[in-house]
Amino acid sequence: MVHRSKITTLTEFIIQRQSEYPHAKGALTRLLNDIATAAKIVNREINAAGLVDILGTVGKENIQGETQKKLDVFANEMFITALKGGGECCAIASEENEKVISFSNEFSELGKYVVAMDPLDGSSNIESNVSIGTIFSIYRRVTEAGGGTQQDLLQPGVNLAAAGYVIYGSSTMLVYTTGKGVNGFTLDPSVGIFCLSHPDMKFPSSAHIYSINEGNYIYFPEGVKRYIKYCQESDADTLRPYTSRYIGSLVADFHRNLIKGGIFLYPGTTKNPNGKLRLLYECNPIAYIAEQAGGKASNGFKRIMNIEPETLHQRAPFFTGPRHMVEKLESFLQENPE
Ligand code: P6P
Repeated sequence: MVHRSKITTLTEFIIQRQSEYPHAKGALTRLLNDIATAAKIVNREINAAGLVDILGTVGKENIQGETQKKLDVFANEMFITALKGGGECCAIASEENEKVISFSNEFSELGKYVVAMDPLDGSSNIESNVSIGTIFSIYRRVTEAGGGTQQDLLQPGVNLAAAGYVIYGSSTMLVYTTGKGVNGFTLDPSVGIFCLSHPDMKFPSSAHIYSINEGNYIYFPEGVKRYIKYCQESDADTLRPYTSRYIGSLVADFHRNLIKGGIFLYPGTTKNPNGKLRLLYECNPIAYIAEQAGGKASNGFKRIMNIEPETLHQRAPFFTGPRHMVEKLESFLQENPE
């Protein structure tokens, strides 16, 4: 056990960093703490999932047409409750809800922020005990007053005030950025405190992992097929052949690649030209973290964070990781766009 005087808690860190923003009045600090509180409750239920009847489905489908798992619904409710009660957030877009959840009570409608979230990403992995995650984007509202609206949520990633994820794995970590680097906090479950464990996270300079669902190979664009073959060639100078690692849980795949050095690819296919991942609450927040960690995130042709969203649940082809790896992938795609 690390002695108390040697650890920095998430709350202490956020407050320390708040002093770097002269106009900060603590709203974002409180909002991030609201998210952390909900994450601790979700973490408790995930860890207990094998013991109580919270596995399995609730027999309904979400907006994506995916069967909702009980933990999906529980996680969604926990984050909505925490954000609604916190008073800093005036609206939420969630993967689990078709429309914007607008908070028009007198307490929340003064909130300066809106949140786009995937409350439990990778939930198809719940039964197999694979790491899953929560992903969140935080924007300043653009409307003047009242409950937040879709207009407040449909902002490009370059407008993000903060973004992050929680990974519920062998340990539970919260990783976030407010635009001044990326910091990771590990939950000490014995006291329920997130402690700074990974300060100033950056992609390692040497990277040797590629993450893609190769089961979709025949549907990939030619440029992606050629890039996969490039990853598999032998070239010691560029650490190839790369190692292939794919969990099928975006937060887990991205987090491993951030720590060990690797590129994540979810391309568009002939069946789904825009791919599978949602721009607002999967691609943009992960892209913000990637860029702040010295990496890059694109749709193969354009910076993800520059894409102007048109609908809440729109999808985008998504490639992210160390800059040199993403740029190599882009070169193949741009030579062979189809
Ligand atoms: P596939 C999980 O369902 C998810 O949304 C992401 O977490 C993950 O990266 C992706 O889908 C996996 O999709 O088609 O490879 O199973």
